[in-house]
Amino acid sequence: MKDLAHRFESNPILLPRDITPSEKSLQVIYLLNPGVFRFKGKTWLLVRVAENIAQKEGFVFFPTMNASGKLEIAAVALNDPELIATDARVMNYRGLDYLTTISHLRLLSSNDGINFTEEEGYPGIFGMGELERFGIEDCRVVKIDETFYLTYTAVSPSGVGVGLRTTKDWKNFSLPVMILPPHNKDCALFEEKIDGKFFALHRPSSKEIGGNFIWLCDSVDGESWGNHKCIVKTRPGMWDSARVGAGAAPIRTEKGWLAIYHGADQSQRYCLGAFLLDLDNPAIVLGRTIDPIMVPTEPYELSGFFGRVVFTNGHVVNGDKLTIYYGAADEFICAAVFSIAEILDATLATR
Ligand code: MAN
Repeated sequence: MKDLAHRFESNPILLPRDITPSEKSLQVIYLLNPGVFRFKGKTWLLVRVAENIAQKEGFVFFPTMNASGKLEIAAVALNDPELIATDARVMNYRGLDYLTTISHLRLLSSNDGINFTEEEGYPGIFGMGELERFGIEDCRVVKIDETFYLTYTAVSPSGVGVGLRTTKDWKNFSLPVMILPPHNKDCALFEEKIDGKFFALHRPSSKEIGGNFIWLCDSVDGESWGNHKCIVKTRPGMWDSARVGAGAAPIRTEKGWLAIYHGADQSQRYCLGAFLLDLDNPAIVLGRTIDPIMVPTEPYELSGFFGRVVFTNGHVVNGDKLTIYYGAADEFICAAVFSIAEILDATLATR
């Protein structure tokens, strides 16, 4: 099946070896899922950098940050009977869950939106405190008035929740607050207030009743969120049957708020789709793509740290042109161009 993406010819635009590790003892294992924003006339990526120490045959290493903010690494033999290693990304040892890498966020800028480099004076952004001990991931960025809002996945032994920090200059940041407690991730703020209120999409998950569905909520101050409504669910038998989660900020169009989302099926293949929300009342879903708008098909999307994945939480809009930056196979940073009109048509098409 042909998707709607026009991939950059230079994909992948960033590889793990393009980024220097945050400490001498560490290696960059993979790069993924950048937040994207415009600042000082340039396009910026806030790349998730996943690190660990050098890998050793027969062992797995679990990096965590201790109470004083120092990195600690536990080594476990792969044949240890108390290790449950069914997912390369997260494993269970002696009844507790661990990540196989620890992520922080790195700022890169570009004049052309294709070639990105790190800029002096903009250091990486790291997990802070008890609720970010396993790192921070997959950050969405929106600018409302003069403030940038960063919503990201905060991971710790207590679970996976949504953290918020704000900045005006990308050098000074507010202290992190957890705005949505575990289990929750994929939180994207709308770029404009509606009737004076902030709105956000988010993805709580339930291990029992319910599922991995997209919800909407609102807030007066950007910190306390309520009025939660479940608006987009998984669809049995389809490409998004197992989980759905928001991408970057919904895009204002004449027809409604256009939201790009990721959907995965039972085989853990991650594709992108889109849905359309009413401009005045975003709890009303006006349409949703039946087929994915992007499917992992290229070699760099099919195999990597975790293959068959295209995942986005950042884009740039320029008229009808939507440039989506995405993580491919949980290892590489790529980009693709779409026509907003084409995606809108697909959200409203019925078969
Ligand atoms: C999933 C994946 C990982 C991520 C954890 C915690 O397992 O998305 O990449 O580290 O969740 O968020």
